[in-house]
Amino acid sequence: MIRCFSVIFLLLLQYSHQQDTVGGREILQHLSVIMNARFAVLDRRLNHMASMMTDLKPQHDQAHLEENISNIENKLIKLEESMIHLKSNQEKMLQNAVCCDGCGNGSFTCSPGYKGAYCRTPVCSDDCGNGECTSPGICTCSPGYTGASCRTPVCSNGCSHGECTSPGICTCSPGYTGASCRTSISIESDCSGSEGFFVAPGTRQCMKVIWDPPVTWEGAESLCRSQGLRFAKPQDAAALNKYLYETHGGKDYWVSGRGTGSGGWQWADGEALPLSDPLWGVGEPDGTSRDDCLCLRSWSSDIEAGTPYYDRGCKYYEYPICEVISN
Ligand SMILES: [Ca+2]
Repeated sequence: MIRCFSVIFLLLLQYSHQQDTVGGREILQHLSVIMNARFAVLDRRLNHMASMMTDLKPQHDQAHLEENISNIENKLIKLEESMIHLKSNQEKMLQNAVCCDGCGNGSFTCSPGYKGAYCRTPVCSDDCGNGECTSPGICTCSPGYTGASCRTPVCSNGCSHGECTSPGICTCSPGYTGASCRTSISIESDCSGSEGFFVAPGTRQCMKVIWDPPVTWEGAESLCRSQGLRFAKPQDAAALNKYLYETHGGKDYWVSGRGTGSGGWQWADGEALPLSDPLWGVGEPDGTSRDDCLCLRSWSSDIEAGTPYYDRGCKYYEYPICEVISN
């Protein structure tokens, strides 16, 4: 019986030794707490048993003694099972680690393609842009992106005469419009080719007001983009404003100017819109510039004064003016 316990005890010591050479420091600390507790139980049991053996007398209740021994044996078997379980867990945790000979006890290094405290973080040579590195060298892309580094946006319907520049958004080549850039538009013949377009007076800009329910300034930008158009930067805003007033009455529209947040203004393409521009309405811009966007105010007084520019909170709802992308 004692020999049997000794064999199990040695087996446990061997597991302990193996864990010491394979495991990471944190895991070993954790395991060592558990193992010490279990060894303490084992120790108490063995002492108890030894004292019983010493006190063994012929008249001792043999059945009672055997029951005790059997209990200890069962506990040892359970202990061994839990050690095997612990070892298997540890191996799972460190499945991407390799032993590091000569690095000292408890040292390990990660297998190629993995990193991190437990070697569980896969490594991709590039970062995965719009995705996540899910196994060594493999990026799993977020919806809307593809490519080895998840940097290529996907337009599921294609972009016939244009380029897919964001998920589901085509930027059309000059002279084309539509969500998939399939509609050709001729600036030479009054923007003919698609409904709703007009040549902005005095320019060669093909423009379109989107007469759906009004939207915020950012909503306007994305509505234009969703139709393969650019958020408008009018070349002659006063003439455009007059044209809109004559064709649609007094309304307000969004165009692509915006406050920079530090008192200045600029167009979406980065060009500055000076505060000294004579097209500003009287006293405009008069907002905080922190969240102000450029509105064309097409009222009779603005038409008369030739001052279409007004700043307005970007969350207001107005009609977007878009334009066909040109060179
Ligand atoms: Ca204002």
